[in-house]
Amino acid sequence: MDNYEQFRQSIKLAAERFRDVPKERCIRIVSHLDADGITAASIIINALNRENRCYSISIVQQLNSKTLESLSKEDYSCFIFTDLASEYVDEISEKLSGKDIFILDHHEVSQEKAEKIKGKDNVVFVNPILFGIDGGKEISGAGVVYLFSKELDERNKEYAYLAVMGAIGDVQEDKGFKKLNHEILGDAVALEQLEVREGLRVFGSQTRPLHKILEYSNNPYIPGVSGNESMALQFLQEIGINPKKGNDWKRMGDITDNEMKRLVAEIIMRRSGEEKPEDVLGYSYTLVNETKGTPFRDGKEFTTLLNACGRLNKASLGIGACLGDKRSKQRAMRALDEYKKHIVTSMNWYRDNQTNGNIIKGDRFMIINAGESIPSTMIGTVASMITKGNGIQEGTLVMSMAQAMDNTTKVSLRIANPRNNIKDIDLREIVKEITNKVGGEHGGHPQAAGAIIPTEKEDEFIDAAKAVLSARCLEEKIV
Ligand SMILES: [Mn+2]
Repeated sequence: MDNYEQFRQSIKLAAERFRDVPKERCIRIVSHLDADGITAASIIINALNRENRCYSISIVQQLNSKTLESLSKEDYSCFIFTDLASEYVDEISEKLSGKDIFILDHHEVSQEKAEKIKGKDNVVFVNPILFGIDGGKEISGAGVVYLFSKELDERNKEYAYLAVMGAIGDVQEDKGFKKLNHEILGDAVALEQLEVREGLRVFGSQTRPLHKILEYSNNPYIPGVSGNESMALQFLQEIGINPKKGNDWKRMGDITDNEMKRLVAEIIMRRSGEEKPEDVLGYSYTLVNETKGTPFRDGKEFTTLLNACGRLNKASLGIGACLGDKRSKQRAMRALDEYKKHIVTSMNWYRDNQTNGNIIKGDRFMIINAGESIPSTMIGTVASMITKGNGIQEGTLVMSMAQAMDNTTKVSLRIANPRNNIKDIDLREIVKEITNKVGGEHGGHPQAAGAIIPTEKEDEFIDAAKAVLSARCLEEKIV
């Protein structure tokens, strides 16, 4: 049996175990608050609805010993953790002993932790990483939940598109999907839920006018067009694409395949002075059953909306939207607007705090300490935007910190446009190294990692981070 078959086998066994859970038992679902966690929760809700099961659900930013403690005091005898909990598998097994636990996740976990629960029959642990499958790129949390749900009932295939959204939300799409994600996409396409179109790698296919998309396109950068609305309009006219359709602006979906080809070719020409002029191609994923011109119809826009809901502590709106609830969808769109405003305020804070000590700049690393100025649920997103922005040297490690309300500080670590030779850098290991010195709990993926530390330890943490990050940058330079 190869590792994929073994992984599938583990899902099969998990589904069998789940069937043994008596139907009258109410199930406790705990999921992660990002787009992947929200779609994972939505898939399992749909699957449990089909089985006429009763459940209650919580969405959390991260598990910790405290949340586990309070979960253990609850009355439930069956728990399903989706898109989180791998890091806590041994602690969960202990704290929730005597209960049926299902962990459906794709986050990193050490073999040593997985070993610890071998032989403990209260935990059913499904994670592709245990079989050497890349949980960062090949399958999302929602993907794992999808495969489990499909094993429970073949008809749950109808939620394949949600699993694809989970993968997009976790940035697993990179000019297409790999392996398991690719198969799940195949399910969604076969059921005509998703349509895949090759074209420009840009954001806003459904909700932004075409010329606005070009204006806002920073990556890929279009010389003479990016950042300039009138030049974007002129560019379209010059290449024979009328930016208007009647009285309205044209959107991405309005242009023909031939126009798309021309647009791509002309943008590549414009980029002839750039390092990789042809690096503009990508796919768009259209949720064909959703209304045109809404963020629900485009994969990237939909997952941004789900993230927005989660980050504003309104995950239930995101779940409602995934379940097709009209009112939730309306409110989720308003949450998206609110989220965009927060992003603008946060980026302004970043711009205005370059020299006052809140941002520490090292050689190829940067530490951003936002305190209470950026919501702790958004600091990871803001850090990602900073790493993607202009004016940051590729390979720079960006560590950002923001305070939560419970006297903890949320830390996130990202890397700016990694070059190929440092693509293999494991951010999670770096965070672990720092928390090992100072304390706190770490988690995440090799490509995007984080930690939660007591706020009183911030200074100590920053000192340790400086040492670890500069040592790491030195090593990378030697390579
Ligand atoms: Mn995930």
